[in-house]
Amino acid sequence: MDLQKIKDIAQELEQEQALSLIEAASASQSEDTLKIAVTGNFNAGKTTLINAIAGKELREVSGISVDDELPLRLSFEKMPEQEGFECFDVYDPVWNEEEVIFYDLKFEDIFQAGTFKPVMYDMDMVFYLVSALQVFTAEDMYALEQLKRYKIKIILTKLDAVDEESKDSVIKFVDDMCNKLGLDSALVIEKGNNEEIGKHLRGLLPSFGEIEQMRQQRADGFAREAVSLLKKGVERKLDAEEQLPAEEAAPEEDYLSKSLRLRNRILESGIQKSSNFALPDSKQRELERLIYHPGRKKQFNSDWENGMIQSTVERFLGECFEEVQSDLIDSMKRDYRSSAGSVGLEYSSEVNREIEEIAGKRPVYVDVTTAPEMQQSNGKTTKKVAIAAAVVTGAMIVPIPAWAGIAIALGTTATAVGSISNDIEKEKAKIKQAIAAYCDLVLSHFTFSMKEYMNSSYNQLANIVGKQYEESQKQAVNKENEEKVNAQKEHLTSLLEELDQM
Ligand SMILES: Nc1nc2c(ncn2[C@@H]2O[C@H](COP(=O)(O)OP(=O)(O)O)[C@@H](O)[C@H]2O)c(=O)[nH]1
Ligand SMILES: [Mg+2]
Repeated sequence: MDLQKIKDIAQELEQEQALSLIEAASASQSEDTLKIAVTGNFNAGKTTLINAIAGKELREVSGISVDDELPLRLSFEKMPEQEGFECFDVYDPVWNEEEVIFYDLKFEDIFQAGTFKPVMYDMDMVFYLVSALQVFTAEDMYALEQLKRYKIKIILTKLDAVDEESKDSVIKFVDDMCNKLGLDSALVIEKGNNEEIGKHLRGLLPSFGEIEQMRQQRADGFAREAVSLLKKGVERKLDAEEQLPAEEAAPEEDYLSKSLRLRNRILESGIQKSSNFALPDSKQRELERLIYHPGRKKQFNSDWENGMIQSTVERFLGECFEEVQSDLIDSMKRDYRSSAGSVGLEYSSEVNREIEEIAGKRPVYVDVTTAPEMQQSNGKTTKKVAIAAAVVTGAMIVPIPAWAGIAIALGTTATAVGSISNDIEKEKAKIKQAIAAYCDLVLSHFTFSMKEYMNSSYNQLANIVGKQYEESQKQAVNKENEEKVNAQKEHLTSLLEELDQM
C-alpha cells in the first residue's frame, strides 16, 4: 500500500484519526528492539509489574492516580533519554539478551480523543493487565477494541486478593473472555518473586520471525483501517457536495450597495434630464397661430368648436411628444451605457429593448369637451367651450384644467376663446390674449407631464438595471460556486477511486 499517498489524502481531508493510523503503520520498525506497552485500567498493577521486572522499585506503587506522572520506560541497556518519559536503564543479563523495552502506560498515555498517541506507533506488543478484583470493565472492553491491531497478552493480576473458592471461577471467566476476544489465554501472576515473573514474561515474547510478521500485519491493519476511514470521509463529503448546488449562492457582501449606487446614478440622470427640460418659446407661438387663424377664419363656428381645436392641439402635442420621446430614448440608452459599466455592455441589447418598451408607449391624449350653455348674470346666454387637455404618458394621466377657468380669469367680456360671438373683431385683442394664455397653460402642463414622464421612465430603467445587476452578480457567483463544487466533486471521486484500489 502506498502509505505516503494515504497520508496525503488524510492530510487533505484533515482526518486526524486516519493520520494517526498511518503514522502507526509507517513508523520505523526495522530495529531489533521489541517494544512492549504495559497497560490496563488504573490500579491494575502496571507499576507493580514493571517494578517486578526491573527487580527494584523504580517507582512507588500507589492506589492514587497522579495526573502529571510521566509514562515510564524501562530498558536493559544504556539508552538515550526519551522526551516525555521517565527513563530507567536497568542492567539485567537475562533481559539484555531479549533486547526489549517496557513502557508503563496509563490510558491517558495511549489514547487521545479516540486516536493513538505517537507513543503507540511503534509498539510491538501489549501486555494488558486485568485486575482479578475488577475483571473486564467497560473501560477494558473499549481499550481492547482500540488495541485490536496489536498482539495483546492479557495478564491477570491480584488473583491473590480473591477468595480461595472464587479463584477458579474468576480464571474461567477471564479465559472465556479471552477466547471470545480471540486472544490467547491470560497469564496469571500470583504475587511472587521477581525471577518467576521475569521467567513467565520472557516466555510470552514473540520470536524474531513472529515479530516481523506481527509488525507487517499490524502496519497493514492500520493502513486498511485508515483507508476505510478515509473512504467514509470522502463519501460523506461527496454527499454534502451533492446538497450544495441547491442552495442559492450569496454574492459578495457589497453587491447590494453597488446595485443601489447604480440605481441612484440612473435616477439622478433622470432627475437632471427632466429638470432641464423645457419646450422652446417658439412652440407656444406656433400653437397660438395654429389655433387663432383657422378659428378666426371660420369665425369660431361650430365646425371649429367640434373639431379644430381638438385635432390641432392633439396633433401639435403629439408631434412635440414624439420629439421628446426619441430624445428621451437616446439619452436613456446613453445614460444606461455610461452608468452600468461592464454590466451595461453585457446586457445592452436587452436593456435597449426595455428602454424602448418603457418610453415607447404612444402617450399623448388631448381631450376637448364642450361645456353646456351658461346663463350669465346680465341675462345673455353664452356657450362656452371647455377644453380639457390631458397628456397621457404610459399609465400617467395629467389633465390640463378646463379652458373655462382661464376665460373667467381673463375678465368679463370674453368669457372664452371659443365663445360664439357676433362681434369677434371687437374682441380680437382679448381673444388673442386668451389664446396665448391657453397655449401657455397647455404647454406648461405638457412640460410638467413630460418631466414626470422622463422621471418615471428613468425610474423604471433604474429598477431594471438594478435588478439586472443583482441577477448578474448572483449568476456569476452561482456559476463560480458550481464550478468549484464540480471541481471538488471530481477531485473527491478520483480520491475515492484511488482509495478503492488500495
Ligand atoms: N494483592 C495484590 N495487590 C497488587 C498486585 N499488583 C498491584 N497491587 C496493588 O495495587 C495497587 C496499585 O498498583 P499499581 O502498580 O500502582 O497499579 P497501576 O495503577 O496499574 O500502576 C497497589 O497498592 C499495589 O500494591 C497484586 O498482584 N496483588
Ligand atoms: Mg502506576
